[in-house]
Amino acid sequence: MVTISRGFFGHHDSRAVDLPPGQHLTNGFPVLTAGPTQLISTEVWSFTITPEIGDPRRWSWEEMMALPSEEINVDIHCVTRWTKLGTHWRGVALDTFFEDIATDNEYAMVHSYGGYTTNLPLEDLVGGKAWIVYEYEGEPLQVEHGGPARLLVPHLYFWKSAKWVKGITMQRFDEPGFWEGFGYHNYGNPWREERYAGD
Ligand SMILES: Nc1nc2c(c(=O)[nH]1)N[C@H]1C(S)=C(S)[C@@H](COP(=O)(O)O)O[C@H]1N2
Ligand SMILES: [Mo]
Repeated sequence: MVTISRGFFGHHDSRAVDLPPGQHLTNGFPVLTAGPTQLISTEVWSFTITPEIGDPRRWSWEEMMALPSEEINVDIHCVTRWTKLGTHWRGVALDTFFEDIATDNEYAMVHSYGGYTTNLPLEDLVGGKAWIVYEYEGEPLQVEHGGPARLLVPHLYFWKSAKWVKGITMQRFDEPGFWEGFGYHNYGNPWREERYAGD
């Protein structure tokens, strides 16, 4: 077990942990939800990408399961200052979904069952940086953590990883999502400590 950030050494130590500024390690997996947990069965669940112009494209659970999946091993960083290292997920890269979408909209709004939203640029969803995940540590994703499926965008603070993900609407112009509208940073890069608007 290693709990020393490389900041203490001032140089990279291979035994030290890559911890973004202002974060501490947790071994647990805290649950953070604004509002009630959403109970969505896989029969009901679907995922829709809606371009600003053109037809929406929808995937049922079975259709998503037929897509190529990947094992994802990443660190996750919550704006409330916990970081969890080496989490394992299985899911489908957003690149795979976006192969079917023709859009020149640069911004995305992610929508969840229950009404949660979060905004990010399209370029942060593609290029092997984001997934729709449905397994955590080899088990079906627990409902508290967004099961049956959530977005995983580990290079940004974890509030961008929408639980119970339902769809993405493409936009020509950026707009704040739920937490972004309450003063969280619009982008949320943990390495630059972009926690709140103005950071
Ligand atoms: N639908 C939905 N997704 C959400 C949230 C939420 O309240 N609703 N909270 C966000 C926040 S602030 C964090 S830190 C993570 C927490 O995920 P966890 O509960 O699996 O740790 O989910 C994010 N995704
Ligand atoms: Mo959070």
